[in-house]
Amino acid sequence: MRTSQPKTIYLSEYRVPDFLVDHADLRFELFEDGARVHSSLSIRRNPEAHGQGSPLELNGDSLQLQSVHLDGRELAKDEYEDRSDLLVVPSVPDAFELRVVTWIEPQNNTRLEGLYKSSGMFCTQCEAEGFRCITFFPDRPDVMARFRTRIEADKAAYPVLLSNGNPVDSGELDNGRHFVTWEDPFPKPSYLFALVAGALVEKNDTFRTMSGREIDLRIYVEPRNADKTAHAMDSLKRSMRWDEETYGREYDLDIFMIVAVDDFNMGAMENKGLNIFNSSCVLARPESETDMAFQRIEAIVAHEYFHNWSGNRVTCRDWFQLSLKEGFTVFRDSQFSADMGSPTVKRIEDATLLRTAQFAEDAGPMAHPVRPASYMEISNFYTLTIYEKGNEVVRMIHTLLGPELFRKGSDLYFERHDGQAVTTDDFVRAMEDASGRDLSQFRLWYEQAGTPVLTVEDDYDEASQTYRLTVAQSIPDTPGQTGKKPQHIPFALGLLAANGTDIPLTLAGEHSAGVTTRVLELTEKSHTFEFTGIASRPVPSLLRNFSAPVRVNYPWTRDQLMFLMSHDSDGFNRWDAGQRLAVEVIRELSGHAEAEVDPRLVEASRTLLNDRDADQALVAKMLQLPTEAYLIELADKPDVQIIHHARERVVKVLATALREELLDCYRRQQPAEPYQVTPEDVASRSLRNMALSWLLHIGDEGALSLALGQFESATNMTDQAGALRALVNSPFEAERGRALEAFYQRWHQDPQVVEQWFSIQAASPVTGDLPSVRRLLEHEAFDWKNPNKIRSVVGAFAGQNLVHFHDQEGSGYRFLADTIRRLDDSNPQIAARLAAPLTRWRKFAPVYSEGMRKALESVRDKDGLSRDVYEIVHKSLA
Ligand code: 0A1
Ligand code: ZN
Repeated sequence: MRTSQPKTIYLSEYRVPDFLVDHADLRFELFEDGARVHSSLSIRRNPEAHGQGSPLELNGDSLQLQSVHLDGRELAKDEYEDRSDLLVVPSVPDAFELRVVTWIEPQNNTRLEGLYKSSGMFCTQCEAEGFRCITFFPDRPDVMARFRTRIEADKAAYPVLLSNGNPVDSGELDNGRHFVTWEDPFPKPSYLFALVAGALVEKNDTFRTMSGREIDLRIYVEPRNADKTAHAMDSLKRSMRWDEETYGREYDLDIFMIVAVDDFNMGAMENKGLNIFNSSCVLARPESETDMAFQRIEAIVAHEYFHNWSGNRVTCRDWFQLSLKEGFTVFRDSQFSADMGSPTVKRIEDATLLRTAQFAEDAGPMAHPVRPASYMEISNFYTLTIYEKGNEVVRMIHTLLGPELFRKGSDLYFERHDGQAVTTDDFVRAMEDASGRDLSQFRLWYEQAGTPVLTVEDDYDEASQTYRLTVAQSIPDTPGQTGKKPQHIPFALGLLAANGTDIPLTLAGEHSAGVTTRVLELTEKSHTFEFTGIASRPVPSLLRNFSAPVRVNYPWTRDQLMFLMSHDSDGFNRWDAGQRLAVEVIRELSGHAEAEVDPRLVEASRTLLNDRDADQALVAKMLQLPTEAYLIELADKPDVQIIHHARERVVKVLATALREELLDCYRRQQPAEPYQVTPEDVASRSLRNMALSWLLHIGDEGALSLALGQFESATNMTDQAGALRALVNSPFEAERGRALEAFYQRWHQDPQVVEQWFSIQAASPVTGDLPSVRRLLEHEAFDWKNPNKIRSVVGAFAGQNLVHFHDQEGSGYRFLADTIRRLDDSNPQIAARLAAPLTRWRKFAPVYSEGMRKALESVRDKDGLSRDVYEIVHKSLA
């Protein structure tokens, strides 16, 4: 906690470490009032370092130092310096053993970084800089050590003692205590260290690897969750097989463990051999978790597993390279999810997240490149830009190289850098070396922030049967970056003939190859492409399958959008055409109470609802209107209230006009038992619940009884929560209250379901007014120490309930600011993340931006602001 300005860390100041650690021998004595950590490190000077003779400096945070021994001799107090964040030993030999004993208090650790307690168990979170909260260490990813960890604890309270690698010893101790020793043969950075101690039950399975080794798979959970592990276990086995088949990557230890914990700042963590998960990202059964949770769990289990190679075997040299592991691993998990389900739907979901939230980040005060050049607090850089834009950057390399050369590149990368801590540049070089392609201009994607804008113009010449397409790119200024260079952009396109078929694409001077989707490579500020042999004016289908993370401007008419919606062979662009049409229709209503909803949107929706032959998963996506957040992102100085009401009107008009079709859709979409998470069944449930929610939105009495019936008799949470959400957002006050009460009574013992219950209410325009949200914070099930509860109420209110959060009196902003100030002392990571909605204040119309700015200033003026919140607030107000 501080009052002075935190230091900025620059990539340009990177230096190799002065000291390396070969072995870390740790012994943890765990007690109820604290833990004693004995650390014995084999350290030597780094032959590649410049500062020979420099003092030894080890990072620390909130540690009570008890003793320091160097090569067996206890150091006197004047032989070292215990600064609050650094242990300095000025005079050390070239190679030595350093023994340090520290005392820490996991039971009082509310920041959830380092070693802490969650529901009575001990667990750790060390990425990015949590290991220094456990013991003094060169806590940077380019220092890789072999770890041996002995854990000692009371046997009755903590029968299960886990760490990375393989168990090599165990036994009984005095006073009812016991110990287990773990050894990890793979050198790793400290951020991948993990320890767990608790009364957990173990769910087992095995996996036979491609070389025939049998891996012991274990999921550890609290006994009450023993029936929620099957889906994660299946997902894990599918991930292991997929990584062998798709990337040739085999698992390397004999055991792979997953532990579920309730209190966790993020989703999950890829610690070597011992992944730790937020309960909400691993535990599921159909009765209590939704389809969305099932899909999220499969993706996150895969993500953490894939890190074993992209992150652990090959890790990051420094935290500026974070996207090296995160962008690549998100790319791998999104390929996996596409293979397990519907590739088009997955692409739509990824693009929606990117275009709604990452584009907003990239246009705001925290905009940063995929490889940032500086930071104050690294926890603030686990962003959509690092993860999702980083994924898109890797995807573009895949598109440019094609699948075979990309695989050659990834093989080379893993082989060349196994056991090393490397940079994004090393990744790109491996791709270049394996493919023979020059990606030097492509590297700008890692260096320049901001979302490129493509402006497309065309003209058709009937006489010569040529179609000319001009594509200009520009990249907006972002904090600290102006006058950007053009980037290398793979731009996939197709042209549709009047009958709706794809036209073979031949560029002037080429022989026809009959290809109907081409990936054009944009490298200049502007390009003109001339297509020959085009018999009539085509309709362009641009950026097919979202081939690059860019905005595209082209003046499609509404009729052309309707045409693309029904004819484009590219599923993504069929969906995108529908989104563009809906955005235009909603925009047209904004602020014009008397304007009519364009009947073409109603007819397009009717066609979709009636189209039983179409891929229902795509239909379900196409029927979803753009969210308020996306509409706001697209707008200049948006007025949130106006956007909200315009969108609401469109929903009402659609629901009223399509009542019969919606009822029919509801009756028709009945997935068979047993519950399965196939794309077909997910689409079915999604269409059904959408129909229900639209009908309840207009207060349809017939739909009310359907909703009540579904709520009562649902055998899965997707349908039960779907009915509850529809009731909550309906005008039926008495039924809404009864359903909320009944739901809580049924599920109050399951924290994950209670979180859904909180967020349905906090995100609702009907039940999520500020006084009601404040009441949720007083509820017996709310807990300020649990990040999931905070996210489910405060996060849902500020992130999804835009009409109440952006109340024009500013009460929503003041509420969020007060919450951030309160959390800043106990959990700065969560406090900083909650601040995101306020940071975009400059974007909004003045009635909003003034209040948002004032709220940010009230956070800025708090005494002793954490480094996390300091960075976000100061950069946003700068
Ligand atoms: N590396 C993990 C996510 C993670 C990141 C940061 C954390 O603390 C600041 C914790 C977890 C992943 O990508 O899944
Ligand atoms: Zn990750």
